[in-house]
Amino acid sequence: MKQLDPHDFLALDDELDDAERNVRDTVRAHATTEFLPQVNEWYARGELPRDIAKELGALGLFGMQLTGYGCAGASPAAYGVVCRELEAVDSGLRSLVSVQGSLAMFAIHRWGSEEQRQEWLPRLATGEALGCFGLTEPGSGSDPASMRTVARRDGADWVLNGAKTWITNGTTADVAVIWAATEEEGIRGFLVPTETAGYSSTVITDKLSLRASLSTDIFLEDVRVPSSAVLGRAPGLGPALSCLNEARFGILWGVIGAARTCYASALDHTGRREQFGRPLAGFQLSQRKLAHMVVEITHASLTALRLARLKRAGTLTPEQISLGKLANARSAIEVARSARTMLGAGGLTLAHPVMRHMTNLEAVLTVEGTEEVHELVLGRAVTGIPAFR
Ligand code: TGC
Ligand code: FAD
Repeated sequence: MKQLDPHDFLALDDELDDAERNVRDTVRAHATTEFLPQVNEWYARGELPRDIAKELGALGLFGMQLTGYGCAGASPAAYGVVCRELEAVDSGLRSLVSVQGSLAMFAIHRWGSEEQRQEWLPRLATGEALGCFGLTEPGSGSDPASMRTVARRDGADWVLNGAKTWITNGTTADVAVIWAATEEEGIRGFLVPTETAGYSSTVITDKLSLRASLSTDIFLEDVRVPSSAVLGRAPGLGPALSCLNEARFGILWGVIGAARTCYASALDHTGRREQFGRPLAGFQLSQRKLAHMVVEITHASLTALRLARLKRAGTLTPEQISLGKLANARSAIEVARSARTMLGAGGLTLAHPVMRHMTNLEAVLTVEGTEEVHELVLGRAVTGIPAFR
């Protein structure tokens, strides 16, 4: 009988092309040998060392779907498998790549001037510089249109005032993409070098999820930037939301990696651990859980692959991305929760990766649009009736 791969039951990776498989193998090997041995330490300390960015940059993983300026011009599926293999180790690694590449770099590449691109993209691509993306505010999370951060013209300059919260890497970034409301032109993006007077940031230290990632508050007090700091093309919320599409696409791939690790851990443990005189994996109730995990991971992988091919064809819509982010993040956390039960008490510790992934996935459910936001996006798409407000 044909031997099926328990970690890729429908052999979906056979659908990848050679370049996509190569990057998968490179990143999987690097993440497993270099990052995995350290991840519990980072998680316990609540940090991700700054040098990791240079390693990821050297592998060409930042802004890898972008072209020019030192970016790899890779396919959507190549980016997807990178997110998957990094998040198989920890969501914090995938988050770094998402924020740097899909949010900060994409914003500059898609909406910036040639001068802005030349100034920032090559350094961001190598990881020499770090970027962050400031959209969320204390009073404005799911509803960014209600933001209170303002930018007002003062001669040839703009002056920004306000606060952002939950911003990944706000304390370590060299440049912050800050979204602010203007009187004349609605919401605009600004490139703010973090050394600018009036910019300050502090780490949110009591976070119980995604600990191998820095979440920060940013304060903007009379931050003065020249008019060349405006992300030039197209005002309004649309440009900010267009960046989220890119990051959501990475997440819907990434969570498959976290789910796969949880499932693999449960499969391995229940194959070895005996109770009532036989391996836990031999009980029907265990097998039902494992079968459910295989189904969820396979469905998530099919969704991700299809969305990657639509993206490559240039026809992928934000609503289709919402479906993927909603479905795959939800599947991944279900897998993680089920895997946790199969490990018994040990599953509550860092001896197994599962609880770490499970708590990470709580953040992943919330970031880049909560479950409810994506349900409302889908609801609007199928009914034609917006129900956000
Ligand atoms: P709405 O009226 O629907 O749209 C305003 C304008 O934006 C356009 N638009 C989009 N454009 C591109 N991509 C999308 N996904 C878009 N969605 C909408 C729209 O066409 C319109 O354009 P125009 O020209 O007509 O003005 O806006 P709304 O205010 O009703 O809000 C819709 C809603 C709720 C879906 C949106 O606000 C939303 O997505 N909210 C969730 C916020 C969010 O996801 N924040 C994420 C912050 S970044 C982050 O979490 C990083 S986590 C790091 C990590 O990955 O680990
Ligand atoms: P809220 O919007 O207050 O939502 C709370 C609850 O109410 C949710 O369940 C939500 O679904 C529900 N809800 C809201 N509106 C509705 C509605 N209309 N109908 C029904 N239910 C509703 N942001 C950035 O800008 N940059 C970053 O780099 C960044 N990184 C992050 C990293 C981490 C680890 C975390 C946790 C968050 C990060 N965020 C970042 C912020 C993130 O995008 C927001 O947390 C998210 O958009 C939700 O906003 P909120 O937390 O204010 O929740």
